[in-house]
Amino acid sequence: MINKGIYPALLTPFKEDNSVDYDALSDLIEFNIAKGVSGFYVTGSTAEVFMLTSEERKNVMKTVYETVRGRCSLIAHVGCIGTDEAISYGKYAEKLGFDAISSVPPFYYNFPKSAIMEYYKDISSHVDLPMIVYNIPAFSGVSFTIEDIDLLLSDSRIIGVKNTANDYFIMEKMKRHNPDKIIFNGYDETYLAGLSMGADGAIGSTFNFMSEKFIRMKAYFEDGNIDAAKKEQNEANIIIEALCSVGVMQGEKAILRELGINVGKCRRPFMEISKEKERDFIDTVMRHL
Ligand code: MN9
Repeated sequence: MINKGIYPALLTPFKEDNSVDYDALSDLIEFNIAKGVSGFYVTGSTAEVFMLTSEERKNVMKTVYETVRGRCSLIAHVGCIGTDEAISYGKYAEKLGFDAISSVPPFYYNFPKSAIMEYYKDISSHVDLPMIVYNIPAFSGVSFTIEDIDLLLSDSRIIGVKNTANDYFIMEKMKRHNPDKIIFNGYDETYLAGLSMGADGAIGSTFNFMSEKFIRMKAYFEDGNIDAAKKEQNEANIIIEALCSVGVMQGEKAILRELGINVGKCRRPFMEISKEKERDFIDTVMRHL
């Protein structure tokens, strides 16, 4: 079952020797379950997925599944440039017992839209799990029109979109044209805008350490307490502005380390935050957490 709430897009913790730290991954999951998240988005952009080997990618999925043990919804991002590889991750997610899969469109080769549409159909024909399209034009280089999205969503196996894009008119059309599909907001800094334009929930990287703000924001919005919801978004955005100034994932990992969850650093070529910047950054964030 896909709960319509707040889903951290899980980071991948690394040890000093650069190998995946599966114990720290379990700690991160427990930390977030205790806060009441609705589920996890696994092996997506935030997980540095394209810098994991396929074995690591599967082991991360397995660790998440075994740690969660049915306590919340699980979506596995299976996106790859090649359809067969994406299908193999999808089949693995199905075997484990994930609730849904998701994928960025195939990128790099400027595939025509027809090939991209075929990619989603192909995966859905081979994997018996609902699919959530991951729209992230700034990273994938693929811009879906509303016509593309409507066409994808006309397939009953495609149950929604994770929309990491700031055109909220398109998001409103996605939901209005397809009221029974699930729309997840992608940019955490505009979640309140997303809620007012039809988002059912949100998947985001900053929820790794501050999901409670967004859980409250959603509840305030649903109660009609817009002032309180705005206050949560403003507080969160002071933190997100600071994150953007040091590198989002590097910053998120620094904050989690400060909170006692040893997620390590990001893989190269991501660069480390300079020591001078790091202290200042952490102090700013801690004041607003
Ligand atoms: O999709 C995330 N997007 C990326 C979710 O990582 C590209 C967001 O959670 C952003 O990291 C966050 C900061 O811009 O909104």
